[in-house]
Amino acid sequence: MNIETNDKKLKAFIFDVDGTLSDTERDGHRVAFNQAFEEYDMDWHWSVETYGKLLAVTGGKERMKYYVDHFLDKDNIPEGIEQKIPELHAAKTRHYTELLSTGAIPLRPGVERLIAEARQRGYRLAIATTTTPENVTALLTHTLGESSIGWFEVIAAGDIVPAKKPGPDIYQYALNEMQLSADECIAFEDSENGIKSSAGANLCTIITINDYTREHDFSDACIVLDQMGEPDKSFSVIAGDANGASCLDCNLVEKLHQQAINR
Ligand code: XBP
Ligand code: MG
Repeated sequence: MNIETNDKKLKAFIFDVDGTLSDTERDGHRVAFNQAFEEYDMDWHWSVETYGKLLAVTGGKERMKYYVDHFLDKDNIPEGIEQKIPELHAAKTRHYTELLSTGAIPLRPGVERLIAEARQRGYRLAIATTTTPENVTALLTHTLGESSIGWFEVIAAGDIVPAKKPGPDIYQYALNEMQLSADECIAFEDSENGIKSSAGANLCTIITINDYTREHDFSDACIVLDQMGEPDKSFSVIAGDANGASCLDCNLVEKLHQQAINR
């Protein structure tokens, strides 16, 4: 019997940003939204719990609209709020990038190590995220240094595609820009909306969960980890087979990719 195998080589790593590269949501984006609401003398305040519910929707402008539609009583909806959302969101982005510039939000364990190893081995790098482009460049600048922006061949972010995650569009955009097929790439995500997007673009996906996403459905993932880990700080495997590894390095990424494309 002739069993055909796909021996397409892995060529590129595509990273989500929020929740994957860094734990930005609870102590970053949420705080910046609240600062913008205060700046505009609004009585909105998003608690950690409420924000968890609002994460059902990706995109900051879309999240505010969702809050208005699903969390406010009709009589409490400020007049002209829909027109005001872009301005409010610009203020939120300003507060968020200011917060990042203080170095308050570090990268998650193993992220810097994996990116460095991937670069050393000649892998191409890209970003596919829902967040605003300025937020990505601020995070990279204040964690890996300004030159790191150039390490990523494509930074696909924000409104560059009309349909945000869970739509596959942002990953398809990145693949198209790199002129690569899905089976030549691997995606790194942290959330259900994220993996719906990456799997929708036919990418095999490595998940590192966080507090907001641990209960999400990751049945399409090639592995689910609590973090990427470091050589002296092992990850925990939540689902899948780490092939005996204790941290996510390029050898493990390559194995997971080969297994996934031959499944
Ligand atoms: C990220 C998001 C974004 C950020 C806020 O999702 O949902 O909305 O929370 O960013 P993902 P903006 O990690 O799946 O890409 O306010 O800049 O939109
Ligand atoms: Mg994410």
